[in-house]
Amino acid sequence: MTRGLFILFEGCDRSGKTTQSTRLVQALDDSGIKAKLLKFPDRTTAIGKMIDGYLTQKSKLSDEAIHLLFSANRWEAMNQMRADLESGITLVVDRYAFSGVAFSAAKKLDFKWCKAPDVGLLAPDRVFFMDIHPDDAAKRDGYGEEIYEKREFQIEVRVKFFSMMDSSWSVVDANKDADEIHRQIMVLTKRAFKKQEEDQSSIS
Ligand code: DGP
Ligand code: NA
Ligand code: NA
Repeated sequence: MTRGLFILFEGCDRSGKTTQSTRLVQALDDSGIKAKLLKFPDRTTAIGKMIDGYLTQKSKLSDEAIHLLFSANRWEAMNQMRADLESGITLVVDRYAFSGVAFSAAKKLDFKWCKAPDVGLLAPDRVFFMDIHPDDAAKRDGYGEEIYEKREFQIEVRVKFFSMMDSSWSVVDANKDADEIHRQIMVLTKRAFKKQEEDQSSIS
C-alpha cells in the first residue's frame, strides 16, 4: 500500500488557505485519489474549545500556556493522521506546527522553546506557503475579528515563516486569482506524487 502524502498549507491570516485546501481535496477526490482535509487548530475538541475561547477573546491565557495548547491540539490528532497516511489517504492540512512557531516567536518567545513541544510530530511532505502581504490581507472580509489579526503582528509572523522555509516549501502568490492559484497548486501536487513514485522505485 502506497502511503498517502501529507500536504500542508501555511500562511498568514486571510491568505486563502482554507479556500485552496478545500479545492485541492475536492480535485484529488475527483481524480480518484483518497484525500482528507484537516484544519488546525481543530476547534471541536476539548483542547480546541479552549483555543477558540482565546482566539475569539472570550478568555485569557499566557503566551506559553496557549502555545502548549496549540501543540497539544496537534498531538491529539497524531494517531489518526498516522493511520490515515498508512492506509493510503492523502492528508491536506490547513496550518500546523510552523504556525505554532511563527505566531509564538512573533510574540518574542524563544524560537527553540517554541519548537520543542512539536518535536516528533509527523512531518509534511510538501508545504505550500500562501503568501500575502498583511496590508492586502487586511482588506479581506472579516479581518480583525480574532486576536492575532493585526497588521504589525502579521508582518512579524510572515518574517518568522520565511525563516523556517526549506526545499520542501513552495511560496505561492496568494494575491493572484483563486483559479490561477488552484492550477498552480495542482501542478505542485502532481509533482509531489511523481516524486514519491520515483523515490519508491529507486529503493526497490
Ligand atoms: P485559523 O483558524 O487558521 O484562522 O487560525 C486561527 C488563528 O490562530 C490564526 O490567527 C492563526 C493562529 N494559530 C494557528 N495555529 C497556531 C499555533 O499553533 N500557535 C499560535 N500561537 N497561533 C496559531
Ligand atoms: Na484567522
Ligand atoms: Na483559515
